[in-house]
Amino acid sequence: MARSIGYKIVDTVIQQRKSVHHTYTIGPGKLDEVKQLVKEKKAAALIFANSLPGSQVFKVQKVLGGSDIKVIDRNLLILEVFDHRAMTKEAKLQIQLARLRYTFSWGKEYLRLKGILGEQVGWSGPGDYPYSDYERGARRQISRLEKELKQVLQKKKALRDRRRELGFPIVALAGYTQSGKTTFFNRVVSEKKNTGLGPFTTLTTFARRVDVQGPVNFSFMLIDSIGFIEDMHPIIVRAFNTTLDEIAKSDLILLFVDASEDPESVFRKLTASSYVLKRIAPEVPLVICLNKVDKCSPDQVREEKGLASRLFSGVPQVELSALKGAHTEDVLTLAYERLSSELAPRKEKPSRVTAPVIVDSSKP
Ligand SMILES: Nc1nc2c(ncn2[C@@H]2O[C@H](COP(=O)(O)OP(=O)(O)OP(=O)(O)O)[C@@H](O)[C@H]2O)c(=O)[nH]1
Ligand SMILES: [Mg+2]
Repeated sequence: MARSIGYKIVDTVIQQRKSVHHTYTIGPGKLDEVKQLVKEKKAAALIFANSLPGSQVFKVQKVLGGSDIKVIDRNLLILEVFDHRAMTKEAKLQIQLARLRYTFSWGKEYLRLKGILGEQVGWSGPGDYPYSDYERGARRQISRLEKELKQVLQKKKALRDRRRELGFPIVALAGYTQSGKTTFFNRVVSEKKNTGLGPFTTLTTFARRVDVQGPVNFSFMLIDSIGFIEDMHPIIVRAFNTTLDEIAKSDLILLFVDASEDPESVFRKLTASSYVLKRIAPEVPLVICLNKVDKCSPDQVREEKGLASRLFSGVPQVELSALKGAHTEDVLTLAYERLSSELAPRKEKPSRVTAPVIVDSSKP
């Protein structure tokens, strides 16, 4: 993730501990080792792969030499990645808000530790403000951003309501980041949205109408959205709640997974997806889309299908290559079948589709 936004990784250190060290997360001996490495490699930043409370970040920083080195944790790295990717006002506001909320408690810690540890606590946080000023300022900024974001989201909600009024079923693309959702979206709706820039290439939802013509014609709204990752901090998730809500309110979810990865990664990423979906959209029917099969052997596909069945028992699966365009019609056929059976009580169930062909797509 760090590499995808321009960091050059000079070394990686792993420590296995029974529990997190209360002061530094890693043990003091390990931290000494890290300190040596930082010196040797002239590292400018230390990134923790896990989440750290602000107090630990400051203490680690002090051991490493104060403000000369940047110490960040997993969540601040994710927010940095988001910053790089944010193209829309909505995403920019969501990120600013998440960062402020996340570092709010850090500011408090910073001021407390500055008293205890002295000036060497290096974080360009609340500066010299006394705590009450810092708190007031941060709260004011948070509420200003919340207001601005609310206005942006209201416009988006109006669009969403209009889509609902038009009566098209809504199909959402979901899944781990970089599984190929946008590649599929672009192919199906003839768009040119960014793909493959690295984790979180897509941050904002986009919706387009898809018209499928085959033995039976049907149309639906296809929504591309933010990808999932494990252990996302609740504050960051909260900032993207409205985005995730679009997935939650859909009629069908196409759950993408990169089947070309090793089974362990596939399992881990499907588990992360399952965790998010159970929380945000437990009732929405699913189709599992095993993507990137152009890079897989038949045995690999079989194995990944088995893994997916273990985690999502009874959920229909389809294999495809969004990049090469192989089996994308199968995805649409299955989507149609799932929608027909799900929407059957509300609408008359149309006859089975065999091979739909995309003929047109247009903006709603
Ligand atoms: N070989 C192969 N590569 C694919 C396929 N589908 C997508 N990719 C590549 O996978 C990378 C990620 O694709 P995206 O479409 O950006 O993935 P995404 O799920 O939208 O990612 P986020 O927006 O980060 O959540 C890109 O480099 C794509 O070219 C596929 O079927 N086969
Ligand atoms: Mg995307």
